[in-house]
Amino acid sequence: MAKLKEKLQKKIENWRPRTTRLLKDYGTVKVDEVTIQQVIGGMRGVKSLTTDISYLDPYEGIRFRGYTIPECLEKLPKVPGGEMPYVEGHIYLLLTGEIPSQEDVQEVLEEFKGRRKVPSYVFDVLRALPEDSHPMAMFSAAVLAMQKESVYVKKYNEGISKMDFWDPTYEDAVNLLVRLPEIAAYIYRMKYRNNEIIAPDPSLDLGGNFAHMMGIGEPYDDVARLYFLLHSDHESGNVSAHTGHLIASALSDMYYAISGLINGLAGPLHGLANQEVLRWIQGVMDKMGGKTPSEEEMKKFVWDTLNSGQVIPGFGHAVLRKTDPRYKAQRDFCLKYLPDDPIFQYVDMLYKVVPPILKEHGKAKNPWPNVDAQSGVIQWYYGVKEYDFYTVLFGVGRAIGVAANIVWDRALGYPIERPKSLTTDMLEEIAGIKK
Ligand code: AMX
Repeated sequence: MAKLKEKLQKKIENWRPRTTRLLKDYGTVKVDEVTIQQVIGGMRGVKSLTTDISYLDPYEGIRFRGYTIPECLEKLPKVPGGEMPYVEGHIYLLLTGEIPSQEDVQEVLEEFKGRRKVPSYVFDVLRALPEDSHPMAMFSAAVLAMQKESVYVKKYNEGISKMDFWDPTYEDAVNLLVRLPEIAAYIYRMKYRNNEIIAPDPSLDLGGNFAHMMGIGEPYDDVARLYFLLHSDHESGNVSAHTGHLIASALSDMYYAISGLINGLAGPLHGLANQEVLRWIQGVMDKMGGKTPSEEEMKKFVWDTLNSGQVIPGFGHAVLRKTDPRYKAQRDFCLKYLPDDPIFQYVDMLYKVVPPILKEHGKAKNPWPNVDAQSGVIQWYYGVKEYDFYTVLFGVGRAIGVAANIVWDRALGYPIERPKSLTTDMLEEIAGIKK
């Protein structure tokens, strides 16, 4: 058994009694109360999920397995010659809760490399789709096409014990995760680079290989590593993570679950916001004839967008109540590598201008920028200007966290999800409006 899987097995065996005890001895202890506002309002804030992969504090931001983003960037083993950690090391952290050593990461690299080959029929599927399909539809279809590869389904049909479900789920997780960067790069090159596909380089790590297949030189390899890490998880309740978890709760396999999460991520209020930010900025640039607007002019664009009933993409959040540390990490990268870039200048100005306007506007509970406000700028700078593609990058990252969650869902035997719904009549009765 590979060392990572062996470590995971031990962690799972030690963890199981905690979940069993909570359920058996404390199962009726109240965690939360639910208001009508929450029932109608998208279950906002209802404490009704559990995950140990990450936790989102409204003021501090995300912690992956207890580590903040700066801590992850500092502690995880780095790729020689680069500044960013191995994506493989981050996968190890999310799965096991431990920061791997350089040696651990080298073992994982070797294990993962043997699994990277994407079946050729996946490319046939991509080619069979209409040329103007959205890259997210392509990405989701490619993942779904691989469903027949599921080791879990095979083992399930052979009748393995529930206690062992996590094992083939882990196999599916790793097999799928290590193939996603090649699928993403293939979609990009096929759709936007004249079909000139670059073959993978088996000697490279996941991030380095992605940059290579995209045809973009250094430091884009570090950009890829940073992106995949930052977007990997944001606890369980957001649309993409929750969709993945929900699908898997029916014991659907990893391929169904990850394809589903991609579909949820493709909404403009969620992952697609990063493409919307660039689209919005381009609109401003076009109106300005390419020149950088003054602060007053920028304020007018922001108000015009709000007054026309649209949201300002890249700002606001359902949980966060301060600037997203994922935004901050990308901003730090921009300040170091592209401080004079005109689009960064726009984004920088928006950082100053938008929060006070959203406060004055009085609707958004969080006026501060989220991860998507900064993501597109870096991609644009390194030549990835086709912003329809940006959410695919988010998806490669998000799949890492969701896959880790699903492995643990199976390990801890989480059941099928089934919240209860009520009719409007019933809510009116509860409210005392109607007897
Ligand atoms: N611009 C304008 N209005 C905004 C706003 C923004 N950026 N953010 C929130 N609002 C509005 C909401 O539309 C809502 O208006 P309504 O009462 O007329 O329906 C009101 O403020 C209250 O919303 P909220 O409780 O603050 O936010 P939410 O939890 O309902 O939604 C989010 C959160 C992210 C969907 C929302 O802030 C938004 O639409 N932001 C812009 C899109 C975006 O950046 N999405 C990416 C989020 C990160 C991610 O998932 N990738």
